[in-house]
This record gives sequence, structure tokens and C-alpha cells, in this order.
Amino acid sequence: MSTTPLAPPAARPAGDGRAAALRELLRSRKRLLVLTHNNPDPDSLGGAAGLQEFARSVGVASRLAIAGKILRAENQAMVRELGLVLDRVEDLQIADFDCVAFVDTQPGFGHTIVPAGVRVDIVIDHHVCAEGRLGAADCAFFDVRTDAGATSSIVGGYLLAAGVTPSSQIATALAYGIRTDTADLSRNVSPLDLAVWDYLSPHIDRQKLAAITNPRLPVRYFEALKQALSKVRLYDGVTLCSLGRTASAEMVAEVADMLLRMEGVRAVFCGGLVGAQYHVSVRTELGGDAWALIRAGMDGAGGSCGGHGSVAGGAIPMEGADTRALRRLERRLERNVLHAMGVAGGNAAILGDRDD
Ligand SMILES: [Mn+2]
Repeated sequence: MSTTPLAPPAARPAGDGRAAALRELLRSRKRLLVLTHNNPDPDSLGGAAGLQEFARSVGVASRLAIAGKILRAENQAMVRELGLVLDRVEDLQIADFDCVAFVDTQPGFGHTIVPAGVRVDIVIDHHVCAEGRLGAADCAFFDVRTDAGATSSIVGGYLLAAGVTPSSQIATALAYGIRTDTADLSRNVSPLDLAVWDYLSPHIDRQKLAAITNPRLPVRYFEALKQALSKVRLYDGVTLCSLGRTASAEMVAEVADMLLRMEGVRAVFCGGLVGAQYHVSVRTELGGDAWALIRAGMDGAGGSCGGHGSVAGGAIPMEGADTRALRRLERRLERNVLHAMGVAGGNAAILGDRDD
């Protein structure tokens, strides 16, 4: 990724000047390409759609393109209910665009592909990540705020600052992005998230928001969940769930979310092999540092990770790994996490193992 050609540096916007600086930049361009994670989550979709709205308000046409898939049923419902238009990156001519933005991710992150020949002009994100290769000096507009609960809040803040009234489609997309990344405004929340939520609130389509939040789920989802619950190992305050091979990275994240709700659990470390990647999700209680825990957990295992506040995720390449190599990796991760949490190994309970 270090070979990515970069736009020339420009003056750094500060404070409320960010929306004005972004508007100035877009006014000098004609066609914007918005990119995000390979398999985008609601915050990246919301932030991307919000940036498209901002560009539209300046008179700049844009496309939103992804390299992977929309995996989770809720995310598919978000695209369907809100009529979000997504292109596949490989179907577009990159040369047709004179401006490229990365939203809710940064070039150099493990779960993000920068297409060949792309010059990155705009980076809007809230993740901290050791693998981030770009800094404020590398692109024309760089706004990474690790204190923001959601990228959708940062983008919503531009619309708010610019006095744009959001359509119900965009307000609902941004609101769902904020809700998912902040667990309904309960986790990693900053004053920006609250201000943007208040601004969006009158414009949210609440029927659609409900339909997105609780979509129907396929039978294979429940099968994967049943398998996952059989792999749960409970330690004192820490829950581990090494899934072995599993259906999707989303299931790894979803199981981690669910297990953190268990009484007495301070941290969850969940992992599973999907294709040639071992995916890891870490959740900690409010005030916990999920990124520190995932870095400790993945110590010596390679791969890349990122996170914010009490949520972190990562991936470790495992091309051609056999079952023994997979098991070895999972044991190593488990050992690292227990050590980092100061918990003795060897005394795990499983679900259904209790006497009472
Ligand atoms: Mn996010």
C-alpha cells in the first residue's frame, strides 16, 4: 500500500472550518468517487452516503463503490430500504473520477483495498490504527477524529455546518451509522455524536429505521450462532470464542457483541477463519481499551487491526493453513489475551456447564 500515489499537501482545516475546506476542495472537482471498507458496515455506508449528499449540495456528482460484499442482514436491509446505490469498484473506470474519498477507513488498513492508480484526496475516519500509512500532510483533506463515536457523525457535522437539510434517506443512513457504532449512543459517544443526532432526528424515517434494525434472518444465521455458542469459553470476566472455520467475519463481530452482554463479562475476544483470513473481534466494557487488548491478543501473530474505544477488529492472513495451524493460532491468541487481562488459563467454563 505504500506505493499509493498521493495528492499534494494542502492547508489543514481546523475546527468548524472543515466543512468549508471540504466544500472548497469539492468545488474544484467534477466527479467524486467514495470508497470504504471492503465489506462495509452501517457507519461506513452512512458516512459515504452523507458525503455524497454533501458533494451534491456543492454540485459535484459522485459514485459509491465497494470491493467486497454487504454481509450482515441489517446492512443489506439498510441498502435495500434506503435505496443506496452501490457500484463494484472493478466495474468503474477510475480515470473517470478527479476526486477520491475514503470514508470510515484509511488507505493502508488491512480491510481496505486502494485500487491501482488511485490518488487519495479525502480521508474521513475515526479509527486509530498502527497500519495507517497516510497522514494529514499526504492528502488534500484529512479529517481523522478518534474521539468521534462514528464517522457518520463527522460527515453529519459537515452537513450541519453547511446548513444542509438532509433528505430522510440520508438522515436515516447517518442515524443508523451512528446508532451501530455507538450502541445506540451508549458507547464511545462524543458531543459531536449527540449534536449530529439531534440535527438528524426530525428527518429520520422511523419505519425504515425499524425495518433495518430488525430484518428477517436466514436459517444459516441461526446454525452459525448455534455453532458459535458451543465454542464459548468463560473465564473470570473474560469470554473467549474461537470459532475455527466460520461463515462470515460479520458472525465473528456479532457473537462478540452478543457475548459482551453476558453478566460479569468485562471483555470478549472472538475469532474465526473465513476463507484465507482469520478475523478477530474484541469488545470491552465502557471505559475499556479494545484496541490495546486486540494488539496484545494479536502479538506475534501478524495481520492488522484497528479500533476505537471499546470496539476493535483485526485480520490475520492464513493462506493455505491446515486445521493444526488454525488451532495453533487460536491457542496463541487465547494465551495472549488471558495474559493481557491477567487471567489464569486452564479454568474455563463452557455454556451449559453450570450446576445451578
Ligand atoms: Mn465507524
